[in-house]
This record gives sequence, structure tokens and C-alpha cells, in this order.
Amino acid sequence: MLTLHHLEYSQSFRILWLLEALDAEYELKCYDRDPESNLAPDDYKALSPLGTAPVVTDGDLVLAESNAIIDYVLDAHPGSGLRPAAGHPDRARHLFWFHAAQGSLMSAQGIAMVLTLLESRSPWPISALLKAVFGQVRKIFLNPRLDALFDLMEEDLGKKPFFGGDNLTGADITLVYPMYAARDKGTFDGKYPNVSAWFDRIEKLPSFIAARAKDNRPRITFRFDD
Ligand SMILES: N[C@@H](CCC(=O)N[C@@H](CS)C(=O)NCC(=O)O)C(=O)O
Repeated sequence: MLTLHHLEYSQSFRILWLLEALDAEYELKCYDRDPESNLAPDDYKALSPLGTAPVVTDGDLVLAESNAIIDYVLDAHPGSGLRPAAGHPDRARHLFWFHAAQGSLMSAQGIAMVLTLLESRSPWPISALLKAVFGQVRKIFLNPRLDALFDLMEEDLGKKPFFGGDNLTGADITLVYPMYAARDKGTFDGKYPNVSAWFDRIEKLPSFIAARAKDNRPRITFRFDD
């Protein structure tokens, strides 16, 4: 049977939601972050060569990397509808958001997070210098990319209810982590009504409610200011 190794406040929430959406049989093993480093604990790091969450094990197979896991799990559930097949009207839209989540959104958010950490953990006057330089990086590179993504989300979610199209797909499931990270930072406050409606929509899904109950944490994402 497939086992999900779920690290609290991590991207493995995606796989928890996926398995609930599929009504799959699986074993759940939960891990807390290391209280000192906030990283995955040693027994989690030992699971896979990357040492990152999520990880699933299935017999002899050990698989890391969110979207690889989503595709692997969906291969075992061919009729699920969570991955529109070639030729389906929502196929391209699903593919776009499934890959943009990791390739564009999370990469930009990751850079932004590292810049903020460097600024906040550097002594003055280095912190002041970094703020000036990184402010330009945000203005010229990061913010335009993030704004373009959020604007496109707003437009697409005005046409169809889910990132994957008419129905929930793996695109919505992989976007859940960076979307909650963005929402926690106030990105959508007072704007992006279609994006806000998407949050309301997914939070009413029985699979999402079940995943949140199993996760049993006050929020989904990790924050360095905890
Ligand atoms: N692209 C990878 C990213 C994995 C990743 O960075 N996971 C974070 C959790 S959100 C992690 O494991 N952090 C703890 C650590 O690095 O020890 C994926 O989607 O699986």
C-alpha cells in the first residue's frame, strides 16, 4: 500500500489532499519539523535522496517531488478526472497551471523568501544595503512575474471555477501550497475576487475538509516568522 510521509506545514499537504480527493487507500505517517532548524527531521531526511517533503513510498519505490508524486498517484487512478486526458477541452489549461505552479510561482516565491531571510538575518549596515539592492530585484524581476501570474489566475478563474477547468484537477491540488503562502502574506487582500472565490470553493470540498482534518494544523503553509 502507498504510504504518504507527511511533514507538517509543507508541500506534502498537496498529496494528502490528492489522496483524499481520490478516496484512495493509503497509510499516513506524520512528522513534525525540527524545532531548532524548522527543517525536516533526520528520519524524514533519511527517506529520500533529496530530504524534502513530500515523499511517498510504495513497496520498494521511494518517490519525492510533488508533481512527480501527483502524476504517479494519478497513473494508478486513470478514471479519476483529476488529470484531463489529451484532447479534453481542459487539457492545456490543466497542464499550464500544473506546471506554472512549480516552474513559475514557487520558484519566484522561493527567491522572494530567500531575499527576505537574507535581509532580516544580516546585521546593520549590511541589511540596509541588501534592502536597497533586493528592492530593485523585487521591482524589476520578481514582482512583475508574480503580478502577471496572479492577474492571469484572476482572469482564468473568471472563466471556469477551477485552475484545472470545469472540475478540480491536479493543477488546483499542486497550487494549493503556493496559493495559501501568497494568501497568508496578504497578496489577495481586497483584490482578486475570482481567486478569493476559488479559496471559498475548495474549502467547501469534502476532500479538502478531510485533508485539513488529517493534517490537523491551524494553517497549511510554513512561515519563518513562527
Ligand atoms: N520541489 C519540491 C520542493 C520540496 C521542498 O522544498 N519541501 C520543503 C517543504 S515545503 C521541505 O522539505 N522543507 C524541509 C527541509 O528542507 O528540510 C517538491 O515539490 O517536492
